[in-house]
Amino acid sequence: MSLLCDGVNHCPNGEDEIDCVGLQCPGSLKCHSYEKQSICIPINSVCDGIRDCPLGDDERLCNVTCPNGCLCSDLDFTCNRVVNLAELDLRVNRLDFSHQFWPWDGRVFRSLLFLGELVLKDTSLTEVFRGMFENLINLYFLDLRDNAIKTIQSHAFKGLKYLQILLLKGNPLLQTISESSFDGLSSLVSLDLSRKNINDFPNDAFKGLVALKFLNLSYNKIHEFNTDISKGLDRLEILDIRQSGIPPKASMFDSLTSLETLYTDFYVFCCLKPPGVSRNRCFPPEDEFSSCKYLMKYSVLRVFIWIIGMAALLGNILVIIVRVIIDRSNIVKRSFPIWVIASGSILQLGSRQKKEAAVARSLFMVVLTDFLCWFPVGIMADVYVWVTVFVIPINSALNPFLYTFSSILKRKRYACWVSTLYLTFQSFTQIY
Ligand SMILES: [Ca+2]
Repeated sequence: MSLLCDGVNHCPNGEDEIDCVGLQCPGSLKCHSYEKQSICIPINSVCDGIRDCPLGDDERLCNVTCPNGCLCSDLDFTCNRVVNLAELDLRVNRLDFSHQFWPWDGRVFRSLLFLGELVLKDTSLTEVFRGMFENLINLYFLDLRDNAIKTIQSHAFKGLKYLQILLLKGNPLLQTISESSFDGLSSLVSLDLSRKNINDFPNDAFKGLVALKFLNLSYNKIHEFNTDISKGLDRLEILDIRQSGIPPKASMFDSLTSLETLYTDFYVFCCLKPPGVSRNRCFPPEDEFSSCKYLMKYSVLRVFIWIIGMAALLGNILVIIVRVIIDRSNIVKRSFPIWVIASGSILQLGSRQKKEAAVARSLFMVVLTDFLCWFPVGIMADVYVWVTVFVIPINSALNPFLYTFSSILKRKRYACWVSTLYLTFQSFTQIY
C-alpha cells in the first residue's frame, strides 16, 4: 500500500498514481481513489477483516501464503524449486522461476489474473507451445532468455494482449518460427530475434504485431524477407538485419510504411529503402564507393572487377614463381636511386650499366603507371566507380608485365640473337 501515490508508476498503466493530487495521508493508509474521492484510513484498519477502502485495498495483501522453496515480498514470488501451480496464491503479481528445470509437458499456466511479470529464464524450455500463457491475461512482461527453445508454435502467445516486453535472447537453437507465432501480441513494442538460427519466416509470422516499433533480426540465416512477411508491421520504425543472411530484393521494404531507421551490412539495401528512411538513417551510410546509380545498374562493372582482379592476382603469383623458383640466381642487387633514371644520365653508362639501365627503364615505367593511375584519384573531388573499377586495378595488374615479363622477353630475344650470331659464325668457318 505504501506504493500508492508515491510518485513512481508501479502498475503497468500507472493506476497507482492516478488521482493522487491533494491526497496526503501522514501516518495512515492511502486508499485507491473511488469516484474521485480521496480516502485515508488508520493503519490498524489494515488486514482487520473489514473492508474500509472503497475498493478493498486494505484487505488485499492479507494472509498471503508464500509457497515452500520461494522467497516472497508481498505478491512477488521468487522460487528456488518447482512449485505446484495449483497451490499458488491467485493474487500473485510477479513470478520468477529462473534456473529451475520446469516440467514443460504441454501444460498451460492456470489463470492468474493479477500476474504482471513472469520470469522463465534458464529453465531448459525447448518449445513455446500454442496458448501456453493464454490464461495470464494481464501479463505485461515475459522473460524467456537463456533457454533451449527450438520452436515457437503458431499462436504461442495467444491472449497476451497487454504484453509489452518479450525477452528471447540467448536461445541460439531457435530456428522455427511458425505461422502467426506472435499473433495476439497487440501491445508488443520491441521484438529481438537476433543471434538465433532462424532460416525462414512463414508469410504471416509477424501477423498481429500492430504496435511493434523495433524489430531485430540480425545474426541469423534467413533466406528471404519480403512484403508478405513484413505485412502488418505498419508501425515499425527501426529494423536491424545486419548479418541476417537476408538478400537484397526489389520492393522488400514496401509494406514498412512507418520505417525510419534501417541497419544493414551493405549500402545496396539503402537503395531499396522506403521513402520514410532518410539518407542519414540508413546504415551503412553512402560513401565514394557505394552508389545506387552505378553499381546497381551496370553488371558489366562487376565482371570487369573480376577480370582485372584475376589478372593482377595471376600476374603477381607468376612473378613470385619466376623470381623465387626459376630465377633465384638472377635476384641481384638492383637498387639505385630513381633520380638516376629520371635524369637521363643512363645513356652515358657502361655496358653492364646499360643492362641495369634496361631494368631501370622498366622500374621507371612502373613508377610512371603508378603515378598516372593515382593522379586522377588525387585531384578528383569524388572517386567514381568507373575509376575505381578500371584505372586503379590496372596499376597492380600492369606491374608484373612491365617489370618481370618484359625482362624475360628481352633475355629471350638476347639469347636468340646470340644463337643466330653463333650459327652465322659457324657457317662462315665451314665455308672458309
Ligand atoms: Ca480494513
